[in-house]
Formats: sequence, structure tokens, C-alpha cells
Amino acid sequence: MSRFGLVAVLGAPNAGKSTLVNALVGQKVAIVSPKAQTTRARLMGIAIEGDAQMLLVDTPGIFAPSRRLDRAMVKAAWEGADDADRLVAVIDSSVSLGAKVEQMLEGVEKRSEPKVLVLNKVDLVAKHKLLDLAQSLSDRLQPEAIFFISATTGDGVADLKVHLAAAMPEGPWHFPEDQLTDATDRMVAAELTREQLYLQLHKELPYASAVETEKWEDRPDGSAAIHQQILIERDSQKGIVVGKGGARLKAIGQAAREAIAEHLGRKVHLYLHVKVNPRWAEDRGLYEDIGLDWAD
Ligand SMILES: Nc1nc2c(ncn2[C@@H]2O[C@H](COP(=O)(O)OP(=O)(O)OP(=O)(O)O)[C@@H](O)[C@H]2O)c(=O)[nH]1
Ligand SMILES: [Mg+2]
Repeated sequence: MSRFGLVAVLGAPNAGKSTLVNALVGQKVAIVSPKAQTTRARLMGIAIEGDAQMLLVDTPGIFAPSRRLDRAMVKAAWEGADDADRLVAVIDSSVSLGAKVEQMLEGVEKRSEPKVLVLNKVDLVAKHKLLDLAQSLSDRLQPEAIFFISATTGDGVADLKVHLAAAMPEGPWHFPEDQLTDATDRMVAAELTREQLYLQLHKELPYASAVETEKWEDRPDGSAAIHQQILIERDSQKGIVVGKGGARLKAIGQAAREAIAEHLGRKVHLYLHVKVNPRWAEDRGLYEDIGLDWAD
């Protein structure tokens, strides 16, 4: 007998959803950063546990959106939950509840899919505090199970994986055993560069930027030459992305190139171009490229 099912991972921005999906997959498929709103579009990680293959939907964080891009992200998050066999609600247990997680809790509460509550980042919290938190959240969400985990240390992740696998319905696997994500290499490459923008640029700049893979050449020597555009909104931001004497862009490119090469398992030449487009966040074509539906 084999099992196959869909697990949607939901939570407020920065709860650790992408880190958890990577931990469940056992390899990095989703980008992660200390800044909120890192994930912009749904991405599937594929994990196997015993006889079960699970499609793990990593979703953007849920919050009260205002900009069009934010609305599209939150919409994508809820759509990621559609048809899920289990909803995993991820809570950052190191920060107090409150307005930040309210949007997510209200939405999850209303849904009929069976829920699993995950209190993440337990490595940062005293045990006695976790029990109160677990109690009040389980009163609200009525989960079938609660897990206390650390997605970064891996603590508790194996038990969660076993639980989810057993909850998957019977059915044939949908993906080859060695496939870890549904994202194309072009998308993963753009995401890995965007991750560096989140890690290396300060304050608001990551939110004002996007990355697109424009051109991809597989060279005869087995390497890949990848051209990407970094879109920013204002001329004044260009200097910050490029840095003194080009140093920042070089550092971003170097780190992204290494990450992409590791993902592809081959040599990569990465060419980054910075382009100012004040309206990129209003560009329908770009939404499609980054895997988002247009939000009105
Ligand atoms: N200490 C600790 N940090 C964690 C844990 N899980 C995630 N983090 C950190 O929390 C930050 C956010 O993690 P992400 O996985 O990007 O969170 P996310 O929920 O996907 O965030 P968005 O995509 O922005 O909604 C990163 O700096 C992670 O390293 C954990 O269990 N313990
Ligand atoms: Mg994320």
C-alpha cells in the first residue's frame, strides 16, 4: 500500500514555515531569512516517509495585506491550503501572540481540514511558557495533534513527519522518488538570488525588489550561464544594491552563484543586472514569472 497527500504549511510571516518545509524535505528547497515576508509564492517541497509521499506546500506568511503584492501573497497562502489533507499551523513560540498571528488564526479556525498545531522555535523558549501557549491555541484551533519543534535544530521534526505521513490517504505517489520540489531550476535560481537580497540588504530594500531569471545557457563544458535581473523601484536604491565600487552586488552575486551551483550540482556563471522599474509590483507578467496570481 502507498499513500500520497497534500500538507499545507501556514503561519504568520517569519514563523519558520520555509525552514520547516526544508527540514521535512531533508534538503533546502525554500529560501529563508530573518526578515518577515521572505516567501512570496507557493512552493512545493516533496518528502517521503515510509510508504507515504507528501507534497508540502510552503506558503507566504499570512497578515493583513495592503500593497497589491502583499494581497497576492496572502491570496496564494490561502489557495495553498485548498485541497490539503492536513493543515499545519506554524506558530513562532518565541514571540507573544497578538495581532501578528490573529489573521492566520482566524482564517485557519474557519477551515474544515484537519489541523496539526506546530509550536516552532522551542529552542528559544522556556518549557513552562510553551504549555500555556499550547493550551490557548489548541482551545481555538482544535488540532488533532500538537508538536513542539525546532525547525533549525530538527528537534521534534521526525515525529511530526511520521504523524503527517500516517495521516495521508491511500494512493499512488505522484512524483519520482528523487524529486524534491515542483519549482523549475530557473525559479529556484531567482529565489536563491532573492534570498541574498534579504540577507544582505537592509530595512525596506528587499521588499522593494524582485529577481527574474532572464536567460539561461547550458554551456558545452557542463556549466550554466545564468542572467538575472534585480528589479528595484527607485534610482536612489541602485547605489545601495550595487555598493561602493560594486562591492555589494559582487557579494550578492558570489553568494547566490555558490547557492545556485550547489542546487544544480554544476558550475554556474551568474550575471546580475540591476534595473529600476517603479512599477514592477504592478506588472502582471512578473507575477506570473514568480508564480503568483494577480490580485485585484
Ligand atoms: N531559533 C530558531 N530560529 C528559527 C527556527 N525556525 C526558523 N527560524 C528562523 O526564523 C527566521 C524565519 O524563518 P523562515 O523559515 O524564513 O520563516 P517563514 O515562516 O518561512 O517566513 P516568511 O516566508 O517570511 O513568511 C529565520 O531566521 C530562521 O532561521 C527555529 O526553530 N529556531
Ligand atoms: Mg517562508
